[in-house]
Amino acid sequence: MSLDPNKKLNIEEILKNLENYRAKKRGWVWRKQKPVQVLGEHTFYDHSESLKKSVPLPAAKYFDNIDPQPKPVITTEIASGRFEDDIRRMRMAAWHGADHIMVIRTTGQSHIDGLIEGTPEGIGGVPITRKQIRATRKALDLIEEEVGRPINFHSYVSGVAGPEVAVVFAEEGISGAHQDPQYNVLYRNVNMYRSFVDAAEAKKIMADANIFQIDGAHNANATAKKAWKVRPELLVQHAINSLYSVKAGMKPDNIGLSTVPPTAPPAPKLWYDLPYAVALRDLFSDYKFRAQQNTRYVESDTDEAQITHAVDTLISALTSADIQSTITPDEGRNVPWHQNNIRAVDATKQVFNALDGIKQLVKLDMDGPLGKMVRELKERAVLFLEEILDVGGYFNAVEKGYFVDSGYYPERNGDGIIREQDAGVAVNTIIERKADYFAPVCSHFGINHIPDNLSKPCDAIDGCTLCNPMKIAYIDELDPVDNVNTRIKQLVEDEKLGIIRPEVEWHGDGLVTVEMVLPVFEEAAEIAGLTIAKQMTLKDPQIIHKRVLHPAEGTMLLIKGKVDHYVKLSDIKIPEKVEHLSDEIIENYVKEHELKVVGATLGEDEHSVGLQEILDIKHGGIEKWGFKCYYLGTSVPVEKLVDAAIEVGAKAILASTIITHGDVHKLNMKKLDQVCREKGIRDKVLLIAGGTQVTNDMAVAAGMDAGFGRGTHGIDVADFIVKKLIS
Ligand code: Z97
Repeated sequence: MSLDPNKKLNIEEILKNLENYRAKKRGWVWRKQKPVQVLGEHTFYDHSESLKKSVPLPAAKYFDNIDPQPKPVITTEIASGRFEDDIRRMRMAAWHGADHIMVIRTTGQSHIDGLIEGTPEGIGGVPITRKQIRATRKALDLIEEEVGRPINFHSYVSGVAGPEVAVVFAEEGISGAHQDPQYNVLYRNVNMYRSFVDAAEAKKIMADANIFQIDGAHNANATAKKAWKVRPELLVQHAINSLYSVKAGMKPDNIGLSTVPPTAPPAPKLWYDLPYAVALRDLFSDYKFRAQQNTRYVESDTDEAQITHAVDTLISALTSADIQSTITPDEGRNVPWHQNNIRAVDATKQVFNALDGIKQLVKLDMDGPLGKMVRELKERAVLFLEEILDVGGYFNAVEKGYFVDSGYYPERNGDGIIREQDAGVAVNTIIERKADYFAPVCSHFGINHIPDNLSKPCDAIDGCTLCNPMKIAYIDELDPVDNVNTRIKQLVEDEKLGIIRPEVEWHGDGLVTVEMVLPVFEEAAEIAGLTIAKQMTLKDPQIIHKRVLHPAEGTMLLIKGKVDHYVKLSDIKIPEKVEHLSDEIIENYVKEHELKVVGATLGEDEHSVGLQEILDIKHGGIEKWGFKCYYLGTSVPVEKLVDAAIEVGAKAILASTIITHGDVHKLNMKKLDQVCREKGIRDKVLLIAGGTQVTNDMAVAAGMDAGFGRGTHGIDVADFIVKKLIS
């Protein structure tokens, strides 16, 4: 099975024979780097191999349609709550340049104490299940073939079921996972001893499966009262998890430090975020860096978020992040729009393209304030670590509330998260291994007494699931109602009937947004906006973003709602697409034949803007391709226009007719045709009419060669003239 770029993913095909599908054995894969690469006319230095199939940035059409792929891996987070929809969005993201796809579940998966197999999706969130992972990996295996680049699939190894989840991930070919025992302790109140014991086991399994790890330090950033205050602590958290991971068997190359620029404008971001990033890279140079964009200060304004994220990406480029996580710019609204994943991936690619080679052009000045701030941050972190040792170690420090305190260390405000050593989820569940402990599994942390007659532990049971994938038991979803087969019924039906509905997160979910400016103060605008949205037949309208333009003059609203409207593909008439000649072909032809045109607004008509836009180089008029244009002005008699064309030897007459009373526009067109015939030049000159009410059919019926209406640009006219003259 392979994907056809012109066809949608067939979910039914993905689900077929899923119980027997085995992921291509894989762990983490980096992009293939290309240190110097010429694409089109441009040289790139910090880039990687291009994709086989992709959607380039909008401006690519001016640059030979190149789609440079930056050096860092680019992440997108996708969890619509339905894996059958997630995989469609993953395909979109892969085409725009994402190769690290994180499924973050909408439930706190780490609150779940056991491995989830066969669980229904949907209620109270979406936990990880084998089926959902396998279907996703299967789809990604196809998508990566389509785009020609490996795609890393990522999720979380956390909570009391962490080690079991790690096994499933190893079995199903997951490439990356968040794993950090401190996360469980601080944010999930898992007993601290249990969390660290589980982490050792989980990390060993991840290490054996070559699964890339991301730590959880960024959560302090996201939960701190003032994120810039916890910077010394973040360095400490990174240190604890990194070294613990190495001790559990992970190679530093597979250990990713999760770093987030802590602030956002209007704060003077660089003064906080740059020294933090530099200190981190200095201290942890053996490890990899997963730079996430700021979420702490993202609100519902997507413009503001994108700009913060662009500056975050600048910091990543300056400090060589290995992975750039992209956050959807509408994180603050908590609405997982398909198109916002793509917006975020594109924005990041755009910034990296723009900043290519920045370190050859710009150097960080470590002799100035930056150097001082970096040193100070490191000192604060080292002092923090020393204090942890002084009080008897990490567990005591957590009990004293040292972490996520809002003081800038060594200052302490006494408001940190406190967890007790003899409390928390799964307290007192650690069982010491017996002196002759033996477990018949190969990927296992710590002492394992393998009997002498066995070469590897799982020989005792005729192979474990990691050595013999045929042993993996597959359990389908158990809920008779909320399962993929029932959920996709509407989708399959719609596809069969060719029904097209708008969508946001799920296939054809009917959701749309409407942007509205209301000329009143905020409170009135909200009520008025929702009322008007209902009048527009939007169901359950909600305001998802607003911006005060002025306290009295106006408020902008973005309203989300649902519509029942749809169209059928069979009812749609798709007009034939006019493929324009290239700029080069038009330019060469015009130059070679010294093409001239005359233009005027005909009869008694004073409108001049439309035609001038078509002629004038400033707005993309035909002068741009070298046409010599003679503009005669407004209210020009037909005869005068024709005489001018004869005099200059014009190949085309552009006649603008805006006024239509008594069909005067059609009469003028007919007259133009007639006068040209009388003067014997009709076969030597193209007659082109333009105007807001003009259509091509109408103009041709009135004797013109073509008619151009609303929305016409210079290129449409230039292309038409040259094509006509060539043929
Ligand atoms: C990110 N944007 O990219 P739950 N373990 C760790 C985590 O950080 C998380 C979980 C587990 C963010 C995504 C934040 N991280 C969300 C170290 C979550 C999973 O407890 O199952 O809800 O979370 O990191």
